[in-house]
Amino acid sequence: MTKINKISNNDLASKDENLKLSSRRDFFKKAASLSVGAAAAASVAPVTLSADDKAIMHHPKWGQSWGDPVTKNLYGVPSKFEHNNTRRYTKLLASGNYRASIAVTPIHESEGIITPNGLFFSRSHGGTAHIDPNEFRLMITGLVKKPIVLTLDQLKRYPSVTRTHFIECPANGGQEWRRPQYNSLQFAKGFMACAQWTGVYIKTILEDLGLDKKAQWMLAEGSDNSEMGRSVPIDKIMDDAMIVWGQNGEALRPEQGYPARLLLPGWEGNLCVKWLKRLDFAAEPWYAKEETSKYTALRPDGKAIQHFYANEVNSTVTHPSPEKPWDVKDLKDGDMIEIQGLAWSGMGTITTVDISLDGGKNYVEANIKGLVLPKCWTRWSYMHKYKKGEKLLLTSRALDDAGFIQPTVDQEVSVMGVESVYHRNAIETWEVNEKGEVNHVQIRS
Ligand SMILES: Nc1nc2c(c(=O)[nH]1)N[C@H]1C(S)=C(S)[C@@H](COP(=O)(O)O)O[C@H]1N2
Ligand SMILES: [Mo]
Repeated sequence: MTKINKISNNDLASKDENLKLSSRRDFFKKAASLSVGAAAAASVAPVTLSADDKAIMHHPKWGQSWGDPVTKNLYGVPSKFEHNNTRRYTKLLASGNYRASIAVTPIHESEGIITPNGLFFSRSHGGTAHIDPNEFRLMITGLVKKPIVLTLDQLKRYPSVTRTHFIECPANGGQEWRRPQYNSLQFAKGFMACAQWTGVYIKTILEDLGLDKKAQWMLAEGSDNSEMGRSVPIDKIMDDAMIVWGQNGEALRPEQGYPARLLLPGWEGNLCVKWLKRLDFAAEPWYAKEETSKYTALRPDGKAIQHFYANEVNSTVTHPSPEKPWDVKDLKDGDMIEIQGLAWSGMGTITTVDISLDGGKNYVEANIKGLVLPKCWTRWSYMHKYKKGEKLLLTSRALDDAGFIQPTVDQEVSVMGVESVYHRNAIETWEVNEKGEVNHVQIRS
């Protein structure tokens, strides 16, 4: 027998203003009270367009007078109508004063595969540090032939590369196992974002400094209040580890570790140490606090998985989603409607995304949209023929070129149990009801 368990917002969500989830419906309500007036806002989602429709038949107000001077916004901001498209924070993983905290990316509003810098999820264990770039120093020490301390300018003198990769906290998706659970895409899967990063491969720096053969591990240490420290195996360092200072065409944001952070493409976010101050090379790992007390996964047999690195193949349906229901008033029998989502793998490149309309009993192949890059968000799409009154159980399932496929919830629980929140990549299901509303459910046998 298949069981469909509802995942619902608990008390926490209803008490906290910030947790009111952004949905298009919410958006139109709020937009109507803005200065442009109810008529223009309501016209965006009409049932049918008629010849006396004011929005198309009248010269709009904004065209009847001068627009703003270019001097108004020297650093551009989104349209005021997009005010609901923000990161959101949660008491989960937060200290009372929100210095140690997380703010999650509104992936239900994401377009394409790049997250704008202002929406990039932000997780810090000791608050956002603000570093004066003139005082930034990076010490590279331990088993290297030429230990060095670099200023930011000196670091940037190494030949740079630009690469597009996601960063995902390993706790992404883990909320299904620990309270609070959220009926939300942003809170269920928004512990991640994807950007175009510019920086230098660490192997390029090591060509210059000379690595001692005994070096098997690298410690990366942050200069922030949490002094985040993680040990990274040398193979990853010599493969694609980077120190990055550029994020989507500008300097890293303070929340992402300005002026420089470690980027380990595809590996768990916690390893990507921000506000970097030291790289130390040694023969053994350090067993720092974040790799012993945290970021290990307790299994049902009482043993914990340590040295857990790559984020496994994963996917999600972004359109529709709990925050992005279907406006079924505007849909007729036989209308085509696009189901869209993201797929990603920390182990390689996405090869296939399958979509199921019946909770995983039957799958068909979705189309991959746009750029397909390794260790990067991949956008997929499926054109669905809508049927009035239909109820769906929408599930996506991704495969990568390392040969992995997402497990079912049952398969995942049999190996991982329900104790650990880390590295959960089971398929996820949205129940779409006849009103077009979307609820997060979990399919168990
Ligand atoms: N120095 C330092 N680096 C850090 C952290 C931190 O608190 N301090 N948080 C880590 C965690 S747990 C994650 S998931 C990622 C989040 O990166 P982001 O804030 O750019 O999204 O940064 C990691 N690097
Ligand atoms: Mo994290």
